[in-house]
Amino acid sequence: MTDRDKLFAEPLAQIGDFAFDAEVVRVFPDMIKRSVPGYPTIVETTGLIAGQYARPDTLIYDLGCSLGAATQSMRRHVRASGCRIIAVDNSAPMVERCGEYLRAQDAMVEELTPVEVLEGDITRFPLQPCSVVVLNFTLQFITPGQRLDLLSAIQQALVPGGLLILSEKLAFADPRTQHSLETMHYAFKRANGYSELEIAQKRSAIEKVMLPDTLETHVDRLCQAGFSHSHSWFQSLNFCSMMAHK
Ligand code: GEK
Repeated sequence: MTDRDKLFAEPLAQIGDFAFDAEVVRVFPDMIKRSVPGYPTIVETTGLIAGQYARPDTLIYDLGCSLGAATQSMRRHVRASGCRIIAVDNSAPMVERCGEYLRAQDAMVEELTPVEVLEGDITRFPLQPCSVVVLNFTLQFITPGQRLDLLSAIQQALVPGGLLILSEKLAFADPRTQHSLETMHYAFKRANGYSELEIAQKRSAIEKVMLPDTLETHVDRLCQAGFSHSHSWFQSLNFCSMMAHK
């Protein structure tokens, strides 16, 4: 059990930019489950997809791993021999707690895919040959001007037949679609126990650091980065997951 997210429950005199600090780490599993529609399905299916695409003796990257939910799922599904997972995040408290969770998983289950958790900035992280890369709700936190370079570096590191699994909150070009799905997302949050105040304060905190793109922008950018084909495999309200093939 982790703590319940009450970070924005009381009125705040000043709302600073959202950061993945120790306070957020403490409540993160509860926060992401109550905020991202479809998150448990995306995490579980990411493991399944990785199991299908992982090639023997290659690396698998989980970039912006937070507490390693996608990594844990991949460890349950990947059976290719000689695979190793590298989980990377630039938040020191996330990396520390992620390591604890993965050690707990090791203590409970035998013969899981080996994993290493590293603190690092994924925009400057040298990637080795890999068969699967996961960006699970991470690209949206990368400065828009750096997104293409990151995707190009991933495309180049992937071995033939390799796959990027990219999950993101979406924006929509049509204002009616934007309004309709955003309204439903707030309804989802209210149904999960967040108050109007919590929803409004979290929105102010995150709007400058998390910048969603449209699905069309993602598909165009993945094409520019050199991926041969990309498509979505899941959407719940304004949250989506895509597969991009080398
Ligand atoms: C999950 N994937 O539960 N370099 C490394 N990490 C970064 C960077 C960067 N430049 N920028 C942001 N992060 C996870 C959820 S959360 C999504 C991912 C969310 C990290 C940041 O520290 C945070 O841990 C993560 O990306 C985004 O499957 O909270 O909505």
